[in-house]
This record gives sequence, C-alpha cells and structure tokens, in this order.
Amino acid sequence: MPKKNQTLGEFIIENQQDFAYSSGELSRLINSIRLAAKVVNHEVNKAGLVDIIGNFGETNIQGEDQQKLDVMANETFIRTLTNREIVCGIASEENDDFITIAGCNNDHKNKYVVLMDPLDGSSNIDVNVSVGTIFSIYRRVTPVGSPVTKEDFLQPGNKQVAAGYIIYGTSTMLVYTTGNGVNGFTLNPALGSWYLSHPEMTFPEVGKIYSINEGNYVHFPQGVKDYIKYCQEEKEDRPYTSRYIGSMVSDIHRNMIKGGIFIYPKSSKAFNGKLRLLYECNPMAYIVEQAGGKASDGFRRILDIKPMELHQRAPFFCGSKKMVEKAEEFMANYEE
Ligand code: P6P
Repeated sequence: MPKKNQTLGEFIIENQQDFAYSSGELSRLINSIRLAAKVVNHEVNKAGLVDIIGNFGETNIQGEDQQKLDVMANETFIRTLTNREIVCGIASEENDDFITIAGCNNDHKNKYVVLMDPLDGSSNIDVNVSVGTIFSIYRRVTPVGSPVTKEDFLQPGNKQVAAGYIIYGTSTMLVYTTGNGVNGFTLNPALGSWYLSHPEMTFPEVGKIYSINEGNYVHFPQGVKDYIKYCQEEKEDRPYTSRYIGSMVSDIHRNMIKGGIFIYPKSSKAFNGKLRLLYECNPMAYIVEQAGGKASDGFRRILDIKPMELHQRAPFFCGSKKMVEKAEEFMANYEE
C-alpha cells in the first residue's frame, strides 16, 4: 500500500514483487530513469541562464529543429540507460533508428528495451512553458543474448511492462506505472529525492476540460468538428473549458488530476495525426488506462494497434472514460 511522502527508492523496494518477471532489473531500470530525470531537470530549470536555449542547428528524423535541450536530454537518458547494463536497446524520437546496447551481444542477460521521447513539447522551451519526458518499457521478444531487432520495438502497447513521464513544470514530477496503478512522485530539488506526492492516481470518469488545437479546426474530420461543437454548446454540463498548453505531457497530466479529454486527431494536414505511436501515444495510453481513463485513435484502442514503423504516428483521443466514449460516438458517425 503506497504511503504518501515515502521516497521513490522506498516505494520501488516495497513494490518489487509487483514488477512482473523482474529479478530486480526493472527496479534498477526505473532507478536509472529517475537519475537521468534529475540531470535533465537541472538543465531545463537553468535553461534561461546559459547559452543552452535555441536551436542546435540540426533537425531530427521528424524534420523538427533540434533544440539544444532536446539533444542534451536524449544523450543523458541514453548514457544513463547504457551504463547500467540493464537495457538491450533504445529507440528515441531524436534518433533515426534504434540503438543496440553492446551488452546484448555477449553473455549479458539484458532483457528490456526502452522507447522514449526525451523532451516532449520542446518547442515550448524558449517560452518557459513546461515540457516532459515520456518513456515506455518492454521485455524483448527475440532471444536474450542475441542482437536486438526492430521486432523488439514494434510491439503493441498492450505488451508494455512499464511506462511513465516526467513533467518539468512548476515542480518536477515522475509519474509511472508497472501495471499496478499509477503513482506520482515530486522531486525535492534541494535534497535530490523524489517523494510520493500523488499515490494511486485515478483519472476522473467525467470532466469539463477539452484540449485540442482548434487552430486546425478547418482541417479536422467532421466527427471531430461535431465533438468540438458539442463541447461548446449550452446544454447539460456544457460548455466545457478549453485548455491547450501545446505540451502533451502537461495537458494530459492536468486532465488526469482535474478530468478532461486531450485530442490530437488526424487532419487533412496530418493524415495520421502528429503524435508518435510508440513513444508518445502508447506510454501515455498505458498510464491513462491504468488510472481508469481511456485512449483510442477515435475508433480503436491505442494499446491494441500493431506498430509497423518506429516513428509512425497515430490519431490520439485520451482522457476521462466517458468523454473519450462521447468523442468516439461522434467519430463513429463517419467513415474511419
Ligand atoms: P501542435 C509537442 O511538439 C507535441 O509533440 C505534443 O507535446 C503537443 O501536444 C503537440 O506536439 C502540439 O502540437 O500542432 O498543436 O503545436
């Protein structure tokens, strides 16, 4: 039973038996993520003070300008995960292909792969709006000791053994699940320790917040347009409040506490939406479902989608169960 204010270290030890199949490696993996998160948090928090803000002068596979903090965060998580010899392979939004960790090619028994968005919402860095890290953990499906293959990464989200996010906001939080509910830890930067501030997080079944970039309205499918009008009409518990930060981790974190729905749909500008299935939608969907919420692409459960490509995108409807179900009703009125 989680005890409020216990440290993350104490929590991991107490819940060791909950880590399915784990012989302590998953615990060590979560521990390495919390270490890397502290390093990234330190850099994000001082970004305005040193010449680390601004473009790195390169673009990533997404064709997005790489902010210096993106690169720093990516390198920090990769280095920390590699040094611990727990992980066989890493896939990152910032890397064209997956990375094989040498330990997989000899007698190491590393059995986990990690997929991550090292700094989501990075376009908000220069305007001092909160950003986040998202991670997703699987057991490899190819034989332990052999080199990892793309097959180890292209698993459906329902095979995740853990997922989480770090939100670098007014305070820094690590929120994660290993399949036994969702718990949130807040960093005390003075002590460098994470404390259980949000035990057993539960997504409110209904809410009054809808989060979508309405600037794309004319490009949305008709079902999305109809749902937006539903949110805005004066009827029953509506109109809802529109809140959109432009940083998915922050939008979904707020909705998980207050209730709400986050939608990044496909559009005539982005035929599969913008968000990446493997290291944005799947981990957030796992967390949201573990908290009692719902996540789909407007038609199908996100976690049941079989990935075909490392960086493939998916439309994303995520949040309070009844709000997502209502949005899906509007989507069902039209051909997928
Ligand atoms: P738009 C940030 O770049 C991100 O990947 C998500 O964190 C965020 O929800 C979305 O893109 C914002 O995209 O097109 O509304 O600016």
